[in-house]
Amino acid sequence: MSKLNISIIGVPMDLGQNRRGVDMGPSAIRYAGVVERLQELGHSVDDVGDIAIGRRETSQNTKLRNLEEVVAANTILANRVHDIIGEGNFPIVLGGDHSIAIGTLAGLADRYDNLGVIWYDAHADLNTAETSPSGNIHGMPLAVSIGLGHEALVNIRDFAPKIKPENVVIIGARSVDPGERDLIREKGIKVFSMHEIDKLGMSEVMTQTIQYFKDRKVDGVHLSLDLDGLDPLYTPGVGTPVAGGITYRESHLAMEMLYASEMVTSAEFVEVNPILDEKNKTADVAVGLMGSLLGESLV
Ligand code: 6HN
Ligand code: MN
Ligand code: MN
Ligand code: MN
Repeated sequence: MSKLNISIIGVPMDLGQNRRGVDMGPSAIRYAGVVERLQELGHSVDDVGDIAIGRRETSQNTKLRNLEEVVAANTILANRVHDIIGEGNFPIVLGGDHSIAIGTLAGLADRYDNLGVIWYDAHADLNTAETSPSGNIHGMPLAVSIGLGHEALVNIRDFAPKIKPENVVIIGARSVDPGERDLIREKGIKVFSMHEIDKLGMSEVMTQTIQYFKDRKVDGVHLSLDLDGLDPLYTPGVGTPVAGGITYRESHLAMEMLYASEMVTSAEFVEVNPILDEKNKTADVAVGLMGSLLGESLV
């Protein structure tokens, strides 16, 4: 892959869930040396700074917490991401909770005819206000992006849906709610759960993922990587850890294979919460994975 012009954009969002501290994720990832790491790989890197996030709402809509502020921030993010692609740059979005994928995908989608998405996560993030057990919007961004959910979320940048369900591959799932399971079946969404990762191995899972996108003739692939996709042994600084996850080495292998595929056109790394972390371990892992995704080799 040729050298890239990378634009890093921070989204200090914590309104998509209940635990404070994930708004400090972009700072923690910068502190872990993201800019320097990507520059060492030969890329040109522009850190464009952070999106402004509003305050926690006092009127509690318990089915869609902080809806207005989540919509406002994601609208700004979507426009920024749209511009970054227009400039020919490779966007890397730093979260923040996973609700920010709504804005990232809203900004990306109309830059492609047939965008593919990898959802690397312990969760499916396919809830709606009706199926959500928590009312937390970070459990909803994939549903929103395929056109399901509150209209204010679904219609950011005034078009919907953003992506096709058959262009999504979920990797690492092990905590899926009943309504999400129904949706996966109904829409035929491709899922490599921990069961398939254990059974096939990560190498085969990634080979099949890459082939899946080739078969669908995608013209770009967005990687949405939730650090809770990894086992909490490696990434303890996340708000919703689930045991039995993807290992550190499996995750690096996945990133290395994506780099070799030359398919990935944008990425986001979300749910890093330094307050819950152990000495910035989770942010360090995030930066390491970005390195492997963008060309770092072991020898
Ligand atoms: N994440 N499925 C649960 C919910 O509340 O909807 C957990 C969601 C976690 C979301 O980690 O991005
Ligand atoms: Mn446009
Ligand atoms: Mn998750
Ligand atoms: Mn997630």
